[in-house]
Amino acid sequence: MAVLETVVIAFWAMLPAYVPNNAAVLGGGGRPIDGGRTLGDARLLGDGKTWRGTASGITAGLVLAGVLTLVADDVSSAIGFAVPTFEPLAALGLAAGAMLGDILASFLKRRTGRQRGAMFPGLDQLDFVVVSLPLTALLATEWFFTWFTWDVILVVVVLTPILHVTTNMIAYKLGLKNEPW
Ligand code: CTP
Ligand code: K
Ligand code: MG
Repeated sequence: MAVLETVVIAFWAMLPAYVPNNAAVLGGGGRPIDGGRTLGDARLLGDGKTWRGTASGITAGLVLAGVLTLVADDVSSAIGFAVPTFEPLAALGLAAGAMLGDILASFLKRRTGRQRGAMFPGLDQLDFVVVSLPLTALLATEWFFTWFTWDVILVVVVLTPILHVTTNMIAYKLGLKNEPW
């Protein structure tokens, strides 16, 4: 497979996992998931993980997967190779897995003494990949292994941190996010 094809497929297949983080920032606020509960000296998750943000993120990922599925055929004909359509369980695995990864990362941050908003290089950029890919493999196994070949996974692991740093920097400059990571 040509490199450009691999990059396009990786990006397309991951979009329903990429957009939830950004949608959570826009939709976030209100009651925190942990309800203020603590574990030891620190909050269980912190005020940065809210029900509304999580629901916004998952919804945005599912809607985007639907839109991409509607246009996939036209895009595939235009570019000369096939991009993925999303089965419902694949969309759910990617979108919910991304939010779950982000929540687990906050759990780890609080356990390691990091306050809300503190950075955790590596984890911040890949938390949602680490959960969304295995969850999708579990929920939509055939779909997953059709699209996520080893070269696609390699591109995802390299491309995701670059995209994450770029989009968060833009969101910070636009005043949407409190920190540039
Ligand atoms: N957000 C939310 N619910 C989520 C994820 C994010 O409401 N499940 C919103 C919160 O307003 C959060 C912002 O998006 O402050 C930025 O997300 P993130 O960087 O993941 O959270 P942090 O505030 O940095 O908190 P943490 O240190 O726990 O990652
Ligand atoms: K995060
Ligand atoms: Mg943060």
